[in-house]
Amino acid sequence: MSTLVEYESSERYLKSLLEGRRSECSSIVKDYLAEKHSFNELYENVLKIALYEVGRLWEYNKITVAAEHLATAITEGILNELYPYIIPNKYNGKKVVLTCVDKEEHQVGIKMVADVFELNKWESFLLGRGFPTVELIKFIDKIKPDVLAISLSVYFNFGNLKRMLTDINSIYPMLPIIVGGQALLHFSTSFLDEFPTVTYLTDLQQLEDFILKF
Ligand code: B12
Repeated sequence: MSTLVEYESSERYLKSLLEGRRSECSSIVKDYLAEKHSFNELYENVLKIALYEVGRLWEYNKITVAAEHLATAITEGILNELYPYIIPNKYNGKKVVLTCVDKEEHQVGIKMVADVFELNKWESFLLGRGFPTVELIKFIDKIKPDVLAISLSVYFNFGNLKRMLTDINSIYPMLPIIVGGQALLHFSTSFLDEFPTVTYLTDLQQLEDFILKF
């Protein structure tokens, strides 16, 4: 549940984002964290909310494509800026490979997911936007992760997700896979019944619970 502080921070962040003011965005984020909010709270209640609103404004032609691109670039820059505060002193020996579904271009969400793993001392191998599954399989073979995380944002890539799960599952039937992303909100998750090693997680809090129980 978002508090008033979170609502105000998200509004101020959105305003600065739309004006393209990178340093102001950076200050808002640092002030928010200085108020003892967690990274999960920052990501869910400030950055995600602002970017969803950017998407809505873009959908209704209220902002330009340039403004939308700038907003994403600033937010990705801020995630990179925060990385030194996220990286653990020592990893716990567990590894996660993170990627978007093949043909998926939205990578901010999966970057946040990688950070939550790092905050829990897992070593993360973030591949970002999607690419052919055959290349992903080669990478899994090399890294031998404990978990594979996949993100899906646009509904038309849903078929690619199912194909990826089928292909990966046929080679690594025991590999735990987590899937998430806003496109999955539009589908019944009953398709997961045929993939017993796949878990659907809706947000970073569910992810944190998954990691703590793993
Ligand atoms: C930025 C953006 C882009 C950028 C992405 C750049 C980048 N570097 O990522 C670009 C310009 C490439 C882009 C392209 C397109 N986009 Co776009 N985009 C957005 C926008 C504005 C923000 C995305 C974002 O970063 N959100 C913030 C993150 C933090 O949210 P999130 O991804 O949902 O992640 C959270 C959770 O879902 C979860 N999560 C995510 N993945 C995972 C994985 C696991 C394992 C777990 C546990 C959790 C988890 O964790 C995060 C924190 O809670 C959204 C608006 C929106 N609603 O998000 C539209 C949006 C996603 N885009 C949309 C569309 C339509 C497109 C295009 C088709 C436009 C076009 N005609 O070309 C293309 C598709 C390209 C492709 N093949 O993927 C639609 C999708 C509609 C739909 N129902 O599918 C949206 C919703 C905009 C809208 N309102 O219409 N886009």
